[in-house]
Amino acid sequence: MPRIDNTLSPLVPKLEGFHLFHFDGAPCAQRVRFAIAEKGLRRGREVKFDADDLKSCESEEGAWTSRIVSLIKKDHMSDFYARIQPNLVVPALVHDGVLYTESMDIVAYIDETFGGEPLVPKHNEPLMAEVQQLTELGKSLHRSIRFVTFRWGLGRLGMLNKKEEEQLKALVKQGNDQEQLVDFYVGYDRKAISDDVYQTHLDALAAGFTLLEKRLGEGRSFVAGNTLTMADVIWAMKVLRLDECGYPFSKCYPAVYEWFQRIEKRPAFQTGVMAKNRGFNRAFRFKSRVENMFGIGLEKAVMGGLA
Ligand SMILES: N[C@@H](CCC(=O)N[C@@H](CS)C(=O)NCC(=O)O)C(=O)O
Repeated sequence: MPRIDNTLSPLVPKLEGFHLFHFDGAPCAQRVRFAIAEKGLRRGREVKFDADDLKSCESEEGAWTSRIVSLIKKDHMSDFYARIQPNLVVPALVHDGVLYTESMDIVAYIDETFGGEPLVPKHNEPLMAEVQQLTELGKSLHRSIRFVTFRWGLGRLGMLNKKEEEQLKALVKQGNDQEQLVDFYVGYDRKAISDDVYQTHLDALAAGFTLLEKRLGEGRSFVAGNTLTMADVIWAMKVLRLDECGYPFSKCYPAVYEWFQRIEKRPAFQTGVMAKNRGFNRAFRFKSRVENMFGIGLEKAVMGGLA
């Protein structure tokens, strides 16, 4: 379990109920929000991520408290947040004063805590083995999503200024840079992402989607079997992000596309993932549609190569 017992943050022990430190557009946080919504807990009050007054530390009945850590304003690289999540990433969950990190571990924790239809089907060993394998593959492609998103669309927006870069380096010295943020941002800030690196990540993702396409093409309703599992949770957020960037799913991976459309229709996806993500989603889609129309977008990179 992802339980962190030795948190440096004085805020964590004060929090009652569920408090999620997250960002609406971040796939790793979307995974957790999707799982929580599948379990029937709704999004409750929005409080500042560092609010520590008595009222902000409580949670409403049947709801989780939302603490947005803006990846745009670089809240995740603040001293305050570094004490909660030393890897400087979202999400982090606090449940009754106990801190949990790592999105997929949090999904498993939520599944265990709430019961109901299992996202982690421990009782079914063969299915569980498939779920684990697909989930691990999904995790291993996490950096590919970051590279492709940044190279595709964030341009200068994704860069850190000098002060932010120094702050990141200083914070990482205290932690372990498990997510390789320094490497990523320093490389990105200096020369963006080369064609070779971009192509390597596109190829890795294509191999993953080819596998998913085969599995779904064999008649499964979901990626592991015939029920929604945490493997669907992690893969759906990859498809959502890449779909926003204009990835040609309907042309290249029709079964994946059809599966994702079914996932998107789930009430928990709409409330948990999309409710406050629509502005961001529409802006990304608009940009990618125009680019694809002019043949300069991700569709061309995927289907026609980078040359
Ligand atoms: N292994 C972590 C990865 C978390 C992660 O990388 N989160 C991204 C958002 S999806 C983040 O906070 N990135 C910060 C950045 O790129 O500056 C998990 O699954 O929770």
